[in-house]
Amino acid sequence: MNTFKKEVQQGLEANPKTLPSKYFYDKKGDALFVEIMNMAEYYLTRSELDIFKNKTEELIQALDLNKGSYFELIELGAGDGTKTKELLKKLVHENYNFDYFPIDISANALALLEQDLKTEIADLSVKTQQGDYFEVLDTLKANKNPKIILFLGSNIGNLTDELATKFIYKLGTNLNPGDKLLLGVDLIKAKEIVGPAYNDSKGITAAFNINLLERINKQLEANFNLNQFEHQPEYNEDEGIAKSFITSTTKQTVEIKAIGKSFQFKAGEKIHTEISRKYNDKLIQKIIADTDFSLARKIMDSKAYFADYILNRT
Ligand code: AVI
Repeated sequence: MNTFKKEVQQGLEANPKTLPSKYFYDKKGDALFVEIMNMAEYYLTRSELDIFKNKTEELIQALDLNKGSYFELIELGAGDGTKTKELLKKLVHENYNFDYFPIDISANALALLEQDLKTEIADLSVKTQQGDYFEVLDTLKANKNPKIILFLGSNIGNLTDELATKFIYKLGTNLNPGDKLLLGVDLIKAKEIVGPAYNDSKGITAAFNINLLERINKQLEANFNLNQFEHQPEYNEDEGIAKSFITSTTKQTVEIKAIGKSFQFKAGEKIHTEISRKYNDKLIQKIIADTDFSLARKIMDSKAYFADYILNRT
């Protein structure tokens, strides 16, 4: 059975029901996420761009980069590279000696990024790496060149704290002492700011969440009636986790042919689809406590909404 089918079945048979957020990102989901990043309410992307634009020198210092010695700058899930370009431009213009390795699962995203970088930063050496992060890192670890890993956008926040620790620990096994991880995370803040980022006025986030059911309809021959499910986000500042749910607005039965089963929904029953963890120093310290990283620096945007933490591989 393919993994998608297996995970959908497991999630819908669980109580309470869940579906993994990693399945948001099909072609339509990717396009909706680009729209999300451009929304007025979604402050995360703008805040991290503010750091990369206006605190570039601080980033370079905190990463302990110097012009005389070669390093590899490796980005996990590079996307369109908007934020990273700010750093790359400065490094190239100031003659730092490095190669840029963007890693992405999507060959198409990498091809577009490479083309764009060729025109925008002609002198940059780009070595695109298509594939799973850890498979690529495993091949890169064969050389002992100093490495800087970029993991931006609060992508770590879509993992539970326990899985975040495992992820960072595993990154460490692919690095050497002295290598660095630049971890971009959203910070815990008031619900008036976080809430709208996950419940925008145009309904883009709602479409992004509900698209998961549309994907199941298409790929697993299901009959979710998309008008009978609603996007329902939740956030409370004490916990610091934005959660997305899909709520069934009525009592209904959904058939998923590829699984060969039907699933019952009560009126008001929720499917938990995503967590977006927000952080503070204490949480970051706790998450890295059982990894081979120590906290070196924290660089924030002008509103202190977002932080890029620099972690040293010990
Ligand atoms: C990709 N990830 C960091 C986004 C987030 O903020 O958790 C995904 C997202 N979900 C709803 N809006 C954006």
